[in-house]
Amino acid sequence: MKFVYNRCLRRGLLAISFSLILGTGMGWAHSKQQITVPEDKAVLEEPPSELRIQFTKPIRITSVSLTSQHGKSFLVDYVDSMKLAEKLTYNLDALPRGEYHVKWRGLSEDSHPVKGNFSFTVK
Ligand SMILES: [Cu+2]
Repeated sequence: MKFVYNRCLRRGLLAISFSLILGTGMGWAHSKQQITVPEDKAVLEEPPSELRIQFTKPIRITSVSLTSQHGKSFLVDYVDSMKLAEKLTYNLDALPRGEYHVKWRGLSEDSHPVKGNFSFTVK
């Protein structure tokens, strides 16, 4: 009885460690933001002329938003999520002074949801 119990326990532990390994491995396969323009936490003397996000791997972007600290939206874009893209670029009209937050969502190539954000300040 004790033997059977131990074997089950061991099998359970094996299953858990396997799923941990798989889980970590899949995490690595997901795309992340690699380069952003402006850089995260940048403090700019002048408003940026464009917004750029470059990803570590191709991604299907589903939405991108740019909002001020007061919650005002400057850009909310729902992109063609069927297309795989490695970067996104938007031209911006001059933004007033303030703090801005960019949020994006998308699907990795394996169709798992991914998201990211960054912020910057216009002095
Ligand atoms: Cu995944």
